[in-house]
Amino acid sequence: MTTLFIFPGACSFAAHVVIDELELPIDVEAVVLNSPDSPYRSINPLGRVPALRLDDHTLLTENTAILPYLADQRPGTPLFAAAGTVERAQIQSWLGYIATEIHTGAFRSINRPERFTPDEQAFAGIRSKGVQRLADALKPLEARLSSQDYLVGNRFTLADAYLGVFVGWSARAGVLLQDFPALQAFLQRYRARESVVRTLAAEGLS
Ligand SMILES: N[C@@H](CCC(=O)N[C@@H](CS)C(=O)NCC(=O)O)C(=O)O
Repeated sequence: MTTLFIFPGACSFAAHVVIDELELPIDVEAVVLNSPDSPYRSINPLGRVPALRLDDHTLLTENTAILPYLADQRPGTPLFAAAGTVERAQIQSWLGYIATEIHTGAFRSINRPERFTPDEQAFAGIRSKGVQRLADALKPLEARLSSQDYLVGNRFTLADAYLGVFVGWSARAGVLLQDFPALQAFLQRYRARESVVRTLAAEGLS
């Protein structure tokens, strides 16, 4: 059986939504994070989610690989696009942007300042720089969603499934979504989507 390892509300939420959207026969298992003793470390030594363990026990990590892999289990799904098309490259481009500029580039400083310095006095400054970087990194997404409901092709794709996680986090990180009306509207659409409602419930978040 293929298993997706998640933590409720973490970036693994996107893969969980995609599994729901595509009705894929994949087990979803919540794990303990941030503990060097977590048994999950024997599955993924980095201790990070998401991770997808395939039937043959191959372990796939990284959202930018897992999300396309899941979509490719249902060839022709509107969540992705055919190999060789510009749309597919655009969806992958947004996945890369969100993973690097938003998640690692901004949220890593906000959520994990200890990974940048051992000096606890410096944490507040690192966090506040992260919030600033986040606000900058959200601008191209806001611009894109000002003229269309979804990031690519005017339909919900992997890029939107992934973006929704971080727009939700942004509100919590103190980035005022009033300054990003298109992202605010996007978040409302995201949270109203049936797969998202079901996934929130499945992760114990509603
Ligand atoms: N680049 C990875 C990042 C994964 C990641 O950092 N996941 C977080 C949850 S959102 C995590 O597992 N954090 C625990 C840790 O870093 O120890 C991806 O996109 O899949």
